[in-house]
Amino acid sequence: MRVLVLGGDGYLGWPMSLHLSQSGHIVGIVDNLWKRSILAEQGVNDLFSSKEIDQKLRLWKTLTGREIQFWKSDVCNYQELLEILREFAPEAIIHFAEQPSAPFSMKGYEEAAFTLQNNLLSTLSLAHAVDAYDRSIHIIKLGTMGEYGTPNIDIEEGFIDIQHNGRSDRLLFPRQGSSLYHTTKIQDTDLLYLYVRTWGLTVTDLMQGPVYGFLTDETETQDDLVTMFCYDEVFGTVLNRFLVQAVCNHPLTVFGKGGQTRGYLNIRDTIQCVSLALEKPPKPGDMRILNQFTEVFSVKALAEKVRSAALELGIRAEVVEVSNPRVEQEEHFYNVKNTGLLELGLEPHLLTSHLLVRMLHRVLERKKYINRDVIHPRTAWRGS
Ligand code: USQ
Repeated sequence: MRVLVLGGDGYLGWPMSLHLSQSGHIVGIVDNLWKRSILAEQGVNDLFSSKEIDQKLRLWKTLTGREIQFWKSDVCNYQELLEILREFAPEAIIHFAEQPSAPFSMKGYEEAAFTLQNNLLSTLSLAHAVDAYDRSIHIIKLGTMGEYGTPNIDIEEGFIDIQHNGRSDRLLFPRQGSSLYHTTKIQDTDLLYLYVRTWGLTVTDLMQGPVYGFLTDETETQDDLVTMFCYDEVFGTVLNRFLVQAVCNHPLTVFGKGGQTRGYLNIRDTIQCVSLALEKPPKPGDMRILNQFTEVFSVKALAEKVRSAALELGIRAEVVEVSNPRVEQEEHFYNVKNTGLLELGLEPHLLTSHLLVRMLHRVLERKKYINRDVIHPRTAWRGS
């Protein structure tokens, strides 16, 4: 298949692109390299590689003989995106090109406005470009489990059957984001759903939980191909942060009581889930929503797992409850459906102590590159 990956230089987009290329698909990447520049601005270095995307793509070609075409372009630029679609002629497009950090979106007006503009305009531009070029292209967009929030009822997969005053309907599951970032993800789901209903676009929206890890089949043996791995307070997801914290003798920062419960997944399973969505598309003109995670943990339980795994490497990690910079429920009900991807064939890679030890070991090898100054949480939801 000809697959265009928007945001193909990022944490998930890069290993996804390599995997698709390795599987024999013809892959194109569009990325404006924003993530690289914002990380550099904040003093966050890439833990594994300092190579630019052009160098990484050349290395990939040398190692595998496979070519990935790259356009440095902002997906929000509708005309440029349309030109790229005409040139590349994709059959499917995977949309990772969003500002992915909840803390970033809560820093201040500039960051909030950037997040809103980037995440909504990129999705709008994509929907319009697909409509103008070829409505049959399958759009796969990364959504987030955080769109649902933490309601006191079971969370369904995208839609809920409602009975109200003697009538019934099937509607999008109620959503309530706990950050501006999560709210933009609700809005981009709404945007795509609008164009599914009005223009008949074909969309898979993957409601993903926090992802952890950095080892994938295509990158595991080559540090220079390992994905951009963040552990800072803005872009690092919680388990990746705990791994680095343990290695550099920083206390593991559990926010508040640590009862915050989420559905997590290994980066290998992100790749597997997106591949399954690609290979098994929905019916033309459908909006398919799948909940993308494999295991549910509280933050406290994750920290304890990392603490025990670190002990196996002789590292004594300390778990501390720091004052929660976010506004979120710290103890809550959480019962979420995730059967859709399992039915498509997902075979989860679970969070075993063996895997934790392997990841800690790899991070330990890069210990001297860790910048401890960017770890402690500073971005508060209520302002500083
Ligand atoms: N947390 C800690 N300590 C830390 C960092 C985080 O206790 O040092 C807690 C947070 O308060 C939160 C939980 O861990 O309750 C998850 O935080 P996170 O930073 O790993 O995840 P989040 O900000 O929700 O966002 C991440 C990705 C985002 C994705 C989302 C899925 O950055 O792109 O959409 O996970 S979900 O959380 O299900 O919405």
